[in-house]
Amino acid sequence: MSGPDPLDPATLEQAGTGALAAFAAARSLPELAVTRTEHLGDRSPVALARRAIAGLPGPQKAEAGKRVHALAQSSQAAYEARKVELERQRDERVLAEEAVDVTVLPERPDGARHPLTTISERVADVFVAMGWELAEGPEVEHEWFNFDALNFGGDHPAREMQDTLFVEPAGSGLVLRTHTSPVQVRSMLDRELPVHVVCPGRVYRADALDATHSPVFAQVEGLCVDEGITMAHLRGTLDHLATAVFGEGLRTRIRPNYFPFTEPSAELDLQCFACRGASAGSGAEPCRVCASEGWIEWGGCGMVHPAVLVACGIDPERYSGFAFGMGLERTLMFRHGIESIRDFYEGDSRFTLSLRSEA
Ligand code: FA5
Repeated sequence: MSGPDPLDPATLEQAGTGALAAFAAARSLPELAVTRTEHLGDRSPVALARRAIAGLPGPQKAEAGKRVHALAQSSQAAYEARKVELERQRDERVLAEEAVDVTVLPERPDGARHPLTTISERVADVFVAMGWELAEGPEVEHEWFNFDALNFGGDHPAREMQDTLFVEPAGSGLVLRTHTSPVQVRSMLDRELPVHVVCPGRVYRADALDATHSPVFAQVEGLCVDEGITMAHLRGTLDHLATAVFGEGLRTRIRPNYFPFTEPSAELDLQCFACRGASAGSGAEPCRVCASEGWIEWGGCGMVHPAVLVACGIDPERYSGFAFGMGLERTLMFRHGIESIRDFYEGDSRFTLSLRSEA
């Protein structure tokens, strides 16, 4: 047999020095693992030396065993120490690389208040600034407030005018309010005269969803009851609201209409904010917003019907009042050229954000 004696002290010392240098030079845990196989594995000088001890005569075994054991121990210790050091370096690096800075702001805000909330507050502010009060009523309303007190007769065809969602069980007398007008009744019953209230709120109708109709939508109601109130007060108030919402110079127009709870009743039109009425003339540029009518339909209004005043315990000989109600989605659609009412109810934050500063 030939080759170096694995138990030769010089060979063992060289193996020890080589192992220590190799462990110290390992730059990563995988590299250290390779080095370990080389210097402490089954075919390493230490392993070969251990196997060679078996072939030594008895008296030499102890001496050689001590040397090989010392070599194995120092190599193992060097390996362990380097492993601890490389693990520490790896943990530090991972912590730094995977750190999350929770204070970093997102690139764009991910939401905004809903435009219907903002427009409701804006309209309410216009009236609160004139000394009016904000009024509220329930969305699940009793038919008496939604219809009867508003002069809709029991079998009056006007009840069919507003496709109602009735609340079960049948005969409960409860409906999802079809308009904000029941708040007129609640306000007159709850308050001392004179009454000046504004009421934005959600209403429900069995209308199919299309570009301009939704089964859930928002209205704002206004009611003023005092001595000597005339339609002139109504016109002035509506013009003021139109200016506050759409800007200076836009006129309103009223056309005869029918509501059971107002007499006279009127349809409320707003001068087209896009063409300002100019498209209505012959030979003028056509306007897509108002179909060249010059006006757009905004809501309903009128003088409070004496029967409604009586239902609320108010003397119609002494007091009179006006009321109006308009759709808030429609208000925003006019104002921003929004083509589908669905945009208000789809919850797309891009839509909400696009109207953030405007509503
Ligand atoms: C009413 O609801 C009356 N209560 C308004 C009123 C109040 C008249 C006070 C007189 C005095 P009308 O059904 O026309 O009226 O609805 C008013 C507005 O609500 C409409 O002009 C429209 O802007 C809006 N609107 C009606 N139905 C829908 C719907 N399905 N989706 C969205 N907006 C609607």
